[in-house]
Amino acid sequence: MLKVSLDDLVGTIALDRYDKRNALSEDLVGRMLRTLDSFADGGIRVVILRAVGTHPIWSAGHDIDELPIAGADPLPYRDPMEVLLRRVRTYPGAVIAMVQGSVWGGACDLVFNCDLVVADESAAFAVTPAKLGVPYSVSGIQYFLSRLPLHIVNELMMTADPISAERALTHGIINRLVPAQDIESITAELAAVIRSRSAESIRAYKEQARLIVEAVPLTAQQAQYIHQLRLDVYSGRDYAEGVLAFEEKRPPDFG
Ligand code: YZS
Repeated sequence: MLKVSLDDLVGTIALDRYDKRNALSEDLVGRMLRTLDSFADGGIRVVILRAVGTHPIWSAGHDIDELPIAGADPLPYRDPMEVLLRRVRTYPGAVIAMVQGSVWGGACDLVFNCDLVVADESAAFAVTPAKLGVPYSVSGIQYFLSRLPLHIVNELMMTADPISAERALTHGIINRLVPAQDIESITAELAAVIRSRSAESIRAYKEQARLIVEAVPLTAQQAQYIHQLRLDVYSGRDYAEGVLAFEEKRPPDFG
């Protein structure tokens, strides 16, 4: 499911579940979490997150087979994917996503939560809750809004269609758009530069940036309202239909 390697305080985690298009199952995410923990314990300065090989799909996102049935929150606080996103945000070093192929749903959130993104022309990014009838997580929406212009977030969330690598570069989702044959060496060079810089400075910077981005005050009433908005959606017709349609390999009928 994962290939892990280490070289001079740079660690690489490569997704290796292509039969399921690198869908982020609880098992796979659990392995990623344990690897990140061991990297942090070992003082690994830079983590490269990638997929094994060169395929059309980088990751198909949340493992839809493991989404809870209608009526239960599909993205609760303790969902393994949510835990992973928080772990990437709090990892005490840089996390670089190296992306070849399309990135779907929760995997977009994962890539967007990495500190830097290097991609080739085959990369594309689709944020998919509107295809499944999922009420997206508050933290996910907050992070998208903190990184991207509102109209781009609207387009991603409302169409659920992929945006190309070129547009992703324009909107700052990608740091470097590079030729496929150079992506590994350019990612390694970037990792080597960061690895040579002050780990203490980078650790403090990353934590400060996270706290500043997350410092959006909500009143108790607003938090309750958001909870109700999401509850209405995952208890409603669309979420049940969206998951069923995926299992039946047909387009959803949202009326
Ligand atoms: O039929 P088998 O057993 O061979 O399995 C198939 C697919 O069912 C499986 N698979 C997945 N299994 C669980 N979760 C997934 N997300 C997932 N995606 C794929 O992998 C096997 C090969 O799939 P194919 O469809 O035959 O592959 P291909 O023709 O190459 O098409 C690849 C894509 C990725 C385009 C296609 O599989 C697809 O559209 N997958 C769903 C992508 C998606 O909507 N992901 C978002 C999941 N949702 C989330 O992350 C959040 C909950 S949210 O939506 O809120 O952001």
